[in-house]
Amino acid sequence: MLTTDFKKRRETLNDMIAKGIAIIPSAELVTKSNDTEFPFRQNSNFKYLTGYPEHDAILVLTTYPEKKQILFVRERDPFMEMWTGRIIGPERALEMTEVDETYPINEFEKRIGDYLVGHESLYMDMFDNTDLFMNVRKVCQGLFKKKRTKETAPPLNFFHLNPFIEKMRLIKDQTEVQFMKLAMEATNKAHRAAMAFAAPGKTEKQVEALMQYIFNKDRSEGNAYDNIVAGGDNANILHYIENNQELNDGDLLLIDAGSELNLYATDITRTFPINGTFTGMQKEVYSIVLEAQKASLAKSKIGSSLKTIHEQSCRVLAQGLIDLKVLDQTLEQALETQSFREFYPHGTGHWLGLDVHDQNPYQTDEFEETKFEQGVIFTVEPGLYFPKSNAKIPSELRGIGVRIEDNILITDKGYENLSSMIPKEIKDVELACKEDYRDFIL
Ligand SMILES: [Mn+2]
Repeated sequence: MLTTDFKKRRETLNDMIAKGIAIIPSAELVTKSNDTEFPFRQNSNFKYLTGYPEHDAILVLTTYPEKKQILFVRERDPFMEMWTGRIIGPERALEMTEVDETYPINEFEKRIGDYLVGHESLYMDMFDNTDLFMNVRKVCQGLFKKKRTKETAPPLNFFHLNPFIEKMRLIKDQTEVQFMKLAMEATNKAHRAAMAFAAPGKTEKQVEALMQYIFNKDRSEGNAYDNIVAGGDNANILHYIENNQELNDGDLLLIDAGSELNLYATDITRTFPINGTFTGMQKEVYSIVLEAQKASLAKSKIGSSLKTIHEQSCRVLAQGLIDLKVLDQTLEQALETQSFREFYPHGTGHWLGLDVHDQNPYQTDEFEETKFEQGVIFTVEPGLYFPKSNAKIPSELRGIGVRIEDNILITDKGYENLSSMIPKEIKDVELACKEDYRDFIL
């Protein structure tokens, strides 16, 4: 059993907001259309601090007159539970989360004034959840208009809370790493199954459905983001999620898909030949991207940064574009003018965790690049994209799009590639294409 010490996390945050009160709401249900809603997705910061899975919940951390953790949650309601599912309720929420007090969510407005007074500062998300902030501000305003004492005055300093939590989330603890490793097992199987299954005449949608099935059946809880299953030229649309075309003989298939477990994301891209064998030109492009990725991985260690690994990939990709006669420049010119960006328009890595683009700081408080520390997790995903419509490039290249993406944990010894078991070398990918996909769905 993997258990997370949510109480400890709240205590850590509570220590950071000296003389302050923090208010952290859950996510809310979002309307899909008319009276139907999107599947509920918990707010990652709220999840990180409570583990509580429901909407209509608010966490309050006080420091005056004492440090206290209070959670407001939905009340149990047999009628509602019959229609829309079980509700945990304040009583069980107290046991589950180990906060100091729980109350029904409809008591929030009545009680929040009592918690606010005596605090110098209010810490909330200042940019989202505007309604809640406006309500709390109104309560503060009411308290401010009254005759005040030190004990009855509301906070007058308002701070943006998110960076404090996101700094904590940057360094993953052992439990978080384990969740991501478990999610990676399903991601590995799904990518292998896709390599084995894909063939001319099959469709992108079929491949997506197969992977989705494995994500759902294999302990993981589904996909961490909209899967990209892009055959041939579709790979050159970076966020292609229609996944509704037929797969063609001689094309590559680019798949960017990862499962999630307990809301922890994996984010993996592989590109492989639909008929199982790379053409000469596909091999050349693939080898450049793979070399770029390896150059970035070589710099993945404590003290390095996402900027550094990006520069490593850019250098190899730019040289590759020169070798492919796409760019008619020296390497220094290509890097100077950034001409390679036409064929590599995205970054090489992003933080990964509870969010697929994890909300961790990319800069320090001093506006410097965040340096890698033990426990950070990020992606390394160089690519090259040659749209069919680009008449300026050699014709053999047109319609080829390649990206290779792994998930990397920084350790005391260097790095651990969490996705190293998913085939990536050309010979391993071609072998994986020859497997029987049914071996992965049992
Ligand atoms: Mn990614």
